[in-house]
Amino acid sequence: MTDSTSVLIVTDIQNDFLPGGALAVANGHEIIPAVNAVARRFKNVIITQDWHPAGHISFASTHAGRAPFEVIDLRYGPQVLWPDHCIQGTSGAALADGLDIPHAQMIIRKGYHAHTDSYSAFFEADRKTPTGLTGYLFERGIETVYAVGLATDFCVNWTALDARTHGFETVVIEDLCRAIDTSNSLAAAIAQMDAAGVRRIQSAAL
Ligand code: VGL
Ligand code: ZN
Repeated sequence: MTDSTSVLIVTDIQNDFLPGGALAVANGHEIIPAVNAVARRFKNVIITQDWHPAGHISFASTHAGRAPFEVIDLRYGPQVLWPDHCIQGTSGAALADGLDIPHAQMIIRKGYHAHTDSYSAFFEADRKTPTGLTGYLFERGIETVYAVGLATDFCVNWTALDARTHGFETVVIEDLCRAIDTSNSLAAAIAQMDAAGVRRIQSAAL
């Protein structure tokens, strides 16, 4: 953790994903103090920020007759439709006020292409368009990725799976995540992570 070959990825702890936000994750605020504390134990911390243009393809409002949490087929596969959230430059897209990680080294924004969603910090939802994070981590000599944040079953899950794909040892700190859990998505995410060799731990075990 404190070693230079590990990184903590703090995923999408933004106002819109907190209670009262546009796409609130139940109890999302609860993790913030413990995320701050754990982050202090890492030399290398990266923060991700969901960062959509207005009219983004993942918004239900972009598709006539569709409601949030419905699933549609897009050119790159199934897409859950969301309420409008994390629109670039809005207060909903801002990192949570309580997030206190001054030594974070990079903030990686994702989901900025109007026609492609991006849950993962590594690849957009087409699974082909890279964000650049892989190269950054390789050049920094990172071997182990720890992931925390929101939401367990979407952005944390996809980031963890892609980290495994790139050969990183990958650890999700479960009690420092909260889930959206729509249509059984949390159980599905846990099964995917287990199958991919993502380790799931509690912060007490760090
Ligand atoms: C997320 C849904 C839509 C996440 C982002 O951060 O998990 N979920 N956009
Ligand atoms: Zn989003």
